[in-house]
Amino acid sequence: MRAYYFDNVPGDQRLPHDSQRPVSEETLKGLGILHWRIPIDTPGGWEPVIDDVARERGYKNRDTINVSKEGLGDLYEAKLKIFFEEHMHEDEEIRYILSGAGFFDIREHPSDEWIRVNILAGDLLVVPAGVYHRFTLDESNKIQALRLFKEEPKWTPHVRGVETEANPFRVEYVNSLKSVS
Ligand code: KMT
Ligand code: NI
Repeated sequence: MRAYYFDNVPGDQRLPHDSQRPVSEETLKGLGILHWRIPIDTPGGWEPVIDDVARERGYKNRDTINVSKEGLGDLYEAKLKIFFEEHMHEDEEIRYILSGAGFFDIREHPSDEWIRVNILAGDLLVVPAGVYHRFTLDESNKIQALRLFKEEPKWTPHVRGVETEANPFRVEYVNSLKSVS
């Protein structure tokens, strides 16, 4: 995982768009973004480690998503468009990358700058409820990820707008940032 400010230069979303301004794990943590590095080739396997994190954080269920032309078929273009539209969820978005790579863009609050998080196989990323974000594949055009969730997945994307500003999950997130600073 590597994080940096997005350069805001128009062009292909799958390119790195690296402004050369790095973002530390501390900064990400301050925004509530959690990250663990669990190499796929961990001795004993990655799965027991994921099981531990899942137990600790109450993630009871999981499935895998294959974001690629082969994996999504006719839905490929439409899904990619939805993933890249700035949105929030009313629950955490938890992804453990099994193969491939991609970018999660996280909206920093209150600067409103995009932080680009480059995730690779072995990265476990938790994006809290209420965080504005978007996702894109990189130029390799494929990523396979484990999606973890507590009960029923609440993956409905709420596209950023006047309504999301008043969404209780957004309000709670913004307040949580105020209380730590
Ligand atoms: C999402 O909800 O944005 C995704 O599942 C993206 C692909 S998983 C890295
Ligand atoms: Ni999302």
